[in-house]
Amino acid sequence: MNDELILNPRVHFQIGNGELRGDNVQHSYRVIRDLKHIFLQEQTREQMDQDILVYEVQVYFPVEEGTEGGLYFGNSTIYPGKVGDEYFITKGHFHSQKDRAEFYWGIYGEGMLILMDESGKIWAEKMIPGSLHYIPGKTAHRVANTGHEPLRFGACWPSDAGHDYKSIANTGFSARLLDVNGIPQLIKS
Ligand code: S6P
Ligand code: ZN
Repeated sequence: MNDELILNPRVHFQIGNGELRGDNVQHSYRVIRDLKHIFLQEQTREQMDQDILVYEVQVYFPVEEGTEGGLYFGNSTIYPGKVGDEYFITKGHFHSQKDRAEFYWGIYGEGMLILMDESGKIWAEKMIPGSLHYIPGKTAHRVANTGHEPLRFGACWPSDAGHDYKSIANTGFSARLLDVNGIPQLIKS
């Protein structure tokens, strides 16, 4: 066998649970402390245990950030919980290169993908294991866990997309996913 031509895989993706392991896989965590002004009820967030883990992200970066024409592949796990009436949720972002799209897909758990276009029009798609979501360019996206178990979803996006968190910090999402008598509802804010 010619060892130089036939290589062993350097990154592994666990088919059942989406777990990523290998070279150039990075793992990051967001606890309550990191999520200042992300939730509607900021005072409630301040009073919570700041070390509670809200979500974690694994990403395989095969190319340097900003590379044109490359792709990134990752997963995010959002833990069950709420800040007041609002479900635990990712910060959410537009892509810095505004027209860059992304795929999300549900792996386990249940939740809601919240999407908002540049005019502030907002809608949500139910996320369940096997659901596939196309996020068009110029569309802010974030995911909430509406269940009692962790929610994991996969993601694939262009390596030159970048993350614009600033526009969201300035104007926020135009609606919030709240627990209204046990039912998730998008409420305009
Ligand atoms: C990247 C992709 C995801 C999110 C992750 C965390 O474009 O959309 O990997 O980064 O779900 O969300 P956020 O909004 O905190 O980056
Ligand atoms: Zn994104």
